[in-house]
Formats: sequence, structure tokens, C-alpha cells
Amino acid sequence: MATAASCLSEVPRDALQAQFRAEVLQGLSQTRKAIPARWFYDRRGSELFEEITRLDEYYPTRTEIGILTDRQDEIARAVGSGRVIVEFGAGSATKTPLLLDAAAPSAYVPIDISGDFLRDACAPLEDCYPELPIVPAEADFMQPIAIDALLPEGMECERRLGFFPGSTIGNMEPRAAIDLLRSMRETLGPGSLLLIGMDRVKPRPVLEAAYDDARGVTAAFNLNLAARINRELDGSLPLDALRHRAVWNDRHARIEMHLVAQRDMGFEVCGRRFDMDEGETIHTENSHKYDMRSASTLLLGGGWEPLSTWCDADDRFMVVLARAMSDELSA
Ligand code: AVI
Repeated sequence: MATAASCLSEVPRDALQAQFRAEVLQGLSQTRKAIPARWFYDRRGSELFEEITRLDEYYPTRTEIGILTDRQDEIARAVGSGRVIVEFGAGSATKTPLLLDAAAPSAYVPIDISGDFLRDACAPLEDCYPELPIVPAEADFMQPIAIDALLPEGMECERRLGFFPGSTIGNMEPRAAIDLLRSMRETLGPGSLLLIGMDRVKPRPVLEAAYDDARGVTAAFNLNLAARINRELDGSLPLDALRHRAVWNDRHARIEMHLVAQRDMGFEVCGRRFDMDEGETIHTENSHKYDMRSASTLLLGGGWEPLSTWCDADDRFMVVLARAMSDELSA
């Protein structure tokens, strides 16, 4: 019953490439150079991220999997069965089956901007869940998506459960995170639920080690963004003169990743010239961390009322179930 290849709704590659070009050129032209973190995830970047999730220092993935495993029964009771599960981001081979087993959905819709990654993620699920309609959508989930058109006939009215694991919400500035939550509410519709992973604030050494591991995988992940610009935008960033830095910003409750110039340098991207002084940085990622209060404030701002929160024994990570608020309440 799996219908992966046939239901892909393609995002025009040219449009995506034009957006990458525009955002990189704009980001490098700012006084404080910055490039949105979503451009990390070409094929190489996605592979490196998978490697990060297995690092000793990087606790979020295994902690969240632990919560989803240990609390599977409670989560199952809270979400009920028969909903259409919409996962924002290509499903992870480890997390998605935990939810599919718990929630017995009527269909599964993973949404991801990378068609290649989406196809790879769906193939094993199709084998494991031959009866489940799997409807991948290659799209930018930052915008509301009309998934009705993709669903098998008669399934348009089923209630939906959004799944957004991994604390990916933390990679957005609070304002953008709220916009995303609102757009998810629109994609999922009235009566929907959202199960979302959120990383918690914790001591600086634990956080900084998680984003600057001893094996240098996170450094390679960060540097791959510069390599991608060189590959795809005819860039000449000197990779050997850029160094990875991860630092906790207490005021904004976030880990920041930067690429730091090791010397004065000049380079080109798409024929445009840019300069960096020694010590100047390109800010490549924010990873916000939450306490109960800030998590709840963010969700309410995005139109979602928190219903239940599950944490691990060390309070490192939380999985929150929230309910879509009505338009009047969330305005
Ligand atoms: C995808 N995202 C939630 C990761 C994070 O922890 O912010 C990305 C990441 N960057 C460096 N390591 C992991």
C-alpha cells in the first residue's frame, strides 16, 4: 500500500537553488555575516548530521529516543489511534517507527525539502509497514502545505498528528519558530495534535561539548556549508582558513555555531567579492534550549496549547504534546 515514489510533489530545484544563492549572498553582505542553518543539509551535510546524532557528546538524539521508547504507552494513550501522522522533516529510522507503532496511524506523510533524503528515509518504512499509506511530500515545511491533495481518497478528513522531533524548532529565532508553529497549525488543521521534541537548558560544558565534539564531526558539518557554497555557487572560500566555533550564549539561551576566519581573507561567491578580517565570523547556526516556561510560551505563541510533557530522568530533553488552539484563542 506504500505509495512513496508516485506521490512526491516536487519543489522546483531551480527555485531552491535560487533561494540558496539569494540567502547566501544576502547573508555574506551583512555587517555580521550569517547564513541560515537550513542550508547545512545537502546530501553530505545530512550524512554528517546522522553521524553527529551517534556521537557520545551529542545527547539529544538518544535521550529523545529514550523518552519515546520508555513513554510509548503513555504517548499512545494521549494521542489515540487512527490519525494521519505528518512528520516535519524526513523520518528518522529510529524515532518514526516508535511513533508509528504507538499511534497506529491511518497514513504517514513525511515532509522534507530534500527529495533524496526523503526517498532514503521512506524505503525501509515501506518494507516494515506494507499496509500503511506513506505519502512523502518534497516541500518546504516553513510554509503551510495543502496535504489534502496528496492523501488517498477519503482520508482528507482524518484528524492529524504533527511530529517534529529532534528539537529542530531550536534552530529558529523565536519569531521564526512562532511563525513555523502557526504554519504547522494551518497544515494540520483544527483538532490536530503536535508532538514536538525540545532540548533543555543545561550546564555550558555539556552543551558546548555536544556542539564541538572531540572527533571533529560537528566541525566538518559546519565547514561543509562553506564547501557547499564553493561547489554550488562557484565560491572560493578558503576552507583551510576557516575554523569551527561553538559557544553558549546565555542571554539568548542558545548554542551558536560560527566559522571563524583564521586570517584576513577575500573570496568570491557567484562572481561577487567578499572580505573577512582575521577573527571575523560567519554565524551559521543557533540552537535554542528551553525550560518549561520558555517552551510553553513559545508553543502558546504559535497557537498550540501544551497538554503533556515527558522528560528523561536527568531532565536533558523534553517531548511535549500540544493541541491546536482555536483561531479565537490563538489570535
Ligand atoms: C537539527 N538540529 C536540531 C541540530 C541541533 O542540535 O541544533 C543541528 C546540529 N548542529 C550541530 N549539531 C547538531
